[in-house]
Amino acid sequence: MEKEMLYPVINACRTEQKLDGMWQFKFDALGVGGHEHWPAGLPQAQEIPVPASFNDFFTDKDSREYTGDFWYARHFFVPAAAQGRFVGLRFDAVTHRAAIYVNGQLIRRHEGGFLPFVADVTAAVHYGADNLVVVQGNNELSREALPAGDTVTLKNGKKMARPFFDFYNYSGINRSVHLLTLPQQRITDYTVNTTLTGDAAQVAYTVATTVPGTVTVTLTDAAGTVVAQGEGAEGTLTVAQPHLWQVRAAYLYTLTIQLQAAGQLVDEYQDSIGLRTIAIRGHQILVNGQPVYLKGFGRHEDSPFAGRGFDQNVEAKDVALMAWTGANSFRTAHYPYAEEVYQMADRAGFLVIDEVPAVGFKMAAASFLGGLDQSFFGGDWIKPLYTKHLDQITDMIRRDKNHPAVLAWSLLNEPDTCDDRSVPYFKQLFADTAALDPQRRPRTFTLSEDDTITTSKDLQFPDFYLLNRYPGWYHYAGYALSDGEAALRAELDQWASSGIDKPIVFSEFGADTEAGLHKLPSVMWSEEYQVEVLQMFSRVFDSYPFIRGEQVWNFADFQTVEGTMRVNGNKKGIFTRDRQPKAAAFYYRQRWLALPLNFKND
Ligand code: CKX
Repeated sequence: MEKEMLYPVINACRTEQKLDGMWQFKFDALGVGGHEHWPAGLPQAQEIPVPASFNDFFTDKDSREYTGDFWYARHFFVPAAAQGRFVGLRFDAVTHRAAIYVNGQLIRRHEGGFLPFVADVTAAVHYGADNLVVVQGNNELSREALPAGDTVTLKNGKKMARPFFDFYNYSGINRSVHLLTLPQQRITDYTVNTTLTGDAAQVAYTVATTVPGTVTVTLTDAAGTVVAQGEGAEGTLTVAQPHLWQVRAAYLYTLTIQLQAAGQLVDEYQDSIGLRTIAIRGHQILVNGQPVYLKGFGRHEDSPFAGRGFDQNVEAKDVALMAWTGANSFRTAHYPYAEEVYQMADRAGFLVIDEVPAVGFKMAAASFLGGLDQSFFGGDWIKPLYTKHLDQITDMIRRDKNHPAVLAWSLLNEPDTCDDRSVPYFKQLFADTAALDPQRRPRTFTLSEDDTITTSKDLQFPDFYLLNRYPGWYHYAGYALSDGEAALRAELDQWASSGIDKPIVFSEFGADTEAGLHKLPSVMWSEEYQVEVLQMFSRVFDSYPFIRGEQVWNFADFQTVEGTMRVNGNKKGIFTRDRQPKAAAFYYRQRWLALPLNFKND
């Protein structure tokens, strides 16, 4: 578990400098870096951009597909004025594991390719001088790690990633690196939790610090007026007539936390927070006590050139396109996204289902990936995997807990819940994560098509259900689509007759579509067929009152492993990989702009 995950800010007490740019880079297929002293500098390295996945910058296949250890390095300057302060290097994400060396000294290791960590380099850096940071990365997949997969060795000795999941194993320093200088006596974390009573909002807060001191908390509205103040490391701020954070009508306050020691201001931290509540009641998903219907997407962090590297240009475009379609929500399939994504969602008023990279927990998963006929939850990797899984949920919640946009936590994607051996795993997981979120947001996981009301052994655990369903594509495809509709209705009738007392959100459905392929009458892969499949789903969704959301798979086409089922990636995007609309984008714009937020409750 990471202790300090606060997003970097600059103010009178804190500095940060982004170390993004061109870094030195080198593969280490033979694993010689350690004994050849690479931590002290990379010999004959090449340049590569950070943040970005390294893969798509290469023109040869061995490099693009590279699996194993890889190294990054760059120099950075630490000002003399930083002496006596905490100096840290914050890595927003290195995929999937990293060892951090500064000036040749091992500082720390980290596992988990989608969450941040800070290396405390206070004692390792030279002040008022040049320093060298070297990162030893590794992108091997295993059943003991998230996301799950295997690493195999080809006859030519090269390693190859065999993911149990359907997205490309983009690797490297995928998000920004920051040089932080912070006060030794400082704020390390805070939480907020809003309740609404009558005409007021109560914001319960806690602040964690490295030393005991006097904590003051000030809440300022968007006009800069102070609306509430509190003293002490925990307390409640009362805001009369609050501007609530609403779906697609966000309002943010600024929370300023100050820490004083011996009568002196020693640290300050600011963040934008939204005042809102979230609850599930019967079939309803409630935001501020009002039912909401989710419209939107399962997404990926994926774009040309930078792969899974965070690119604010891509994110800004995606936010604009989502708004254009009339969407109000998305799922961070299948891993926590860059922190800037949640900040933009906070500002734009999108609801986010935040997912941990527990994907591929099913050996027969996606047979197109070469499913293996074994039990996933019966495997001897389950114990070490559980530890990492819980660790990453803990860090995801710790990192994202204060974002008003975050609606729910998705703890797994398409695990094998038909296996009795999954039950103890789920029981433990839901028990161990119950108190992690001070806001107690709903927790859930997606159910694949195998996992139904009659087959799944784990339906007692989620607060609401996420269903991934593909009639019209993986079965009942093409001219048999009408049978797909009948089968989907038959399944939903079973859920209905079970007396289901929780909402269902469709978190995946769709059809691969080659942009520009038109056919009348439709055939599979044509834009016309994609629209027909999505229209079929809309008809079904509109027939069942307990369906409270639709997040189509996927927002945009994305890169996957190569294979007979994939023509240069997964093409279920409503937009192409370069973010141009397919016919389905216009279909959703028409549907979603017309659907009221409280659809099925008006
Ligand atoms: N669900 C049969 C997980 C996603 C995939 C999606 C697909 C599958 C479907 C499971 O990560 O991309 O195949 O399009």
